[in-house]
Amino acid sequence: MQKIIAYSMNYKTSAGIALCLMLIELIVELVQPLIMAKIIDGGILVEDYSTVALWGSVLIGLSLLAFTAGITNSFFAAHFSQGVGYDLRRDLFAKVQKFTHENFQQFSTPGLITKITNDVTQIQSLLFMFVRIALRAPLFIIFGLMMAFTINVQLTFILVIAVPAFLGFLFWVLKIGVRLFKRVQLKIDRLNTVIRENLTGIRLIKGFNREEYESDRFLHVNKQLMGVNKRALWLMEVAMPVVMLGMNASILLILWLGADKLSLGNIQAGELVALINYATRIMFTFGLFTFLIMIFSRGNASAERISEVLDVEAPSYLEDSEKIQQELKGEVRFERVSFFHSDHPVLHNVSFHAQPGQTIGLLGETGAGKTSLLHLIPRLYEKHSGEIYLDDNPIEVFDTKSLRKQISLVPQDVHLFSGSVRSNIAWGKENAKMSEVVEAAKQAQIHSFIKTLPDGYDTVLGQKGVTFSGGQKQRLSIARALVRKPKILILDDSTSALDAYTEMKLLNSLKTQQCTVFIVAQKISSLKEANQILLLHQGKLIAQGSHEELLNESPYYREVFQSQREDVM
Ligand code: M5T
Ligand code: MG
Repeated sequence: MQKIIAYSMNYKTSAGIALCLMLIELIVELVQPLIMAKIIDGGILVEDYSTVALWGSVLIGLSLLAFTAGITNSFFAAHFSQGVGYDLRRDLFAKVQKFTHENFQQFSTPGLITKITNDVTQIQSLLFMFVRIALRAPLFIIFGLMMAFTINVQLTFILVIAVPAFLGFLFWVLKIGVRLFKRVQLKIDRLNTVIRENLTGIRLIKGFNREEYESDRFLHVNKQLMGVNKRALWLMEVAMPVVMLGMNASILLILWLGADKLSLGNIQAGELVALINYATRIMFTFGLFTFLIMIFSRGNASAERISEVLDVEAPSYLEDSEKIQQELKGEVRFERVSFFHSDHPVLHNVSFHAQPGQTIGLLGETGAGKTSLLHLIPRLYEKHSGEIYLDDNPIEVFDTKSLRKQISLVPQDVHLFSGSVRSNIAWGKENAKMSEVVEAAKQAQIHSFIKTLPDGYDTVLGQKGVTFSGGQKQRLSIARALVRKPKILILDDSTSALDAYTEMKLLNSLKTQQCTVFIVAQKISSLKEANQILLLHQGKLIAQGSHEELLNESPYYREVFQSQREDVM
C-alpha cells in the first residue's frame, strides 16, 4: 500500500479537492437530522409555520450544495484514480521491459498481464471509492456519535458500546478478505494462463482432438475462481446482515428507553427522532463500511502483487550511461566462458575467435548450449566466468543499448507483431525508409513473395486470410534483422524451414554484408561455407575449424556428416 500512497501523492491536489467536497457532503448529512429536529420541535409541534419555512429552505439549500459537491467530487475522484492507474501501468510496463531472463522466470507471463490490467483496475476502484466515500464512513460514525451525544448522553451510550464492537468484527472480516482476494487474483492468473495456452495452441489442440480435455481444464480453473470469489463475497454478504441485526437491536433499545424518557418529559419528541435518525444513518454507514472493506481487501491484495513487480531491482549494467558507445567492427572473442542457467551448468570453458566479417557456424545436438552461447553476445544472459571481448574490449565496458543496436538477433522462435509486412520489417530500425525495407526483404529472399500479396508491403498480417508459412516467417524476421545493417548477425536456427535452394541464395546474399554472422543449423550443408564451425557437445566446444578441417579432425563431425549424406541419398 505504501507504493500506492506514493503514487497518489502525484495527484494530491485532485485527491485533496475531492476529499474537501466529500467533507461538505458529510457535513450536510450530519446537520440534516438537527434541522429536522428544529422543524419538528420548533415548527410543526408548536404550529409555527414560518420556522418550518425558514429551516425547510435551509434544508433544501444544503441538499443542493451537497448535490453539487457530490458531482464535482466524482470528477476529481475520477481524475485522481485514473491518473494513478495510468502511472502504475506505465511504470509496471517500463519495469517489465527492463526485466532480465532471470526476472521473467520469477513471474509468469499471464500473471504479469493480470497485474498490469486487472490488479491496477482494483487499485483504481479503491482510490476512486476512497476519495468518493471512504472517509465518510469513519467520519460519519465519529461525528454522528458526537452529535448524538449533544442530544442525549445516556441513550448515546448504547451506540458507544455497539459501534466499536461491530467495527472490531468488520476488521476481522477485512483480514480474512485480503487473504481470500489474493487467492482470487491468483486464480485469475491461472485462468489467463489456460486461455493463453488455448488460444496460441488452438491448432495443436484440434489436431490432437483435445478440445474436450482443454475445455475441462478451463472449466476446472473457472470453477475454482468462482469458488474463491463466492467465498469472498459470501463473507462480505454475511458480515453485512450481522451488523445490521446488531444495529437494529441497538436502535430498538434506544426507542424503548427513549419512550420512557419521553413519557417522563426528559427528552423531546424531535430529539428522539434525531437520535434515531443518527443511529439509523450510522447503521447504513456500516453497510457502506462492509462494501468498502471488500474493495479495500481486493485493492490491498492487488497492491501487494503490483509492488512485487515494481520492487524488482533492474541490473545496474543495463543502465550505465558512462560506458562506451563505439561502433563495432564485429570481432568476437570468447575466452574460457562458462555459463549456468540457475544452478544448471550449460557452457564450460568455451573459447573461440571470430574475425570481423566472418561466418561462424554452430553445430551440436539439441540442448548443447547453442542458443545460450549466442544470447551472451547481446548480453541477454550474463556469463558466469571467463571473458567475452568485442573488438578487444571486454563486453562489460559497452553501453548495452548501443551494443544491442549493432547486433541483430533472429531468435529460434519466430515472433511477428500485429501490423503490416512493412511495419514488421521496419520494426528492426527506427525510422527505416521504404527503400531500406525493400533492400532487406530482397536480401532475406522474401521480396518476391511479398510482391504477390494482395496489398504488397502494406498487407496486414492475419487479415484477408494472409498467414505466413514457417519459412516465410523466418525470412521475414531475417529481413527485420538485416534492415538495421548490423555488425553482428545471429541466426539461431533461422533457416531450418527453408528449402535448400532458397537457403543457399540467402547465405550467398549474407556474404555481401559487412557483418560477422553466427549461424546455428542442424544441416551441415548450411554451414559448409562458414569460415569456422563450432561443434558443441553438452556445453563443451569439442571441435572447431572449417568444414574440411573438421572432416579430417573430428570423428563426431564425420559421423554427423555421414548420417546426413545418407539421408540425402
Ligand atoms: C542449453 C538449459 C536447457 C539445456 C541447456 C533457455 C534455457 C535453457 N536451459 C535452462 O536450464 N534454462 C533456460 O532458460 O540449457 O539450452 P540451449 O542453449 O537452449 O540449447 P540449444 O540451443 O543448443 O538447443 P536447441 O534445442 O535449440 O538445438 O539443457 O535445458
Ligand atoms: Mg537453441
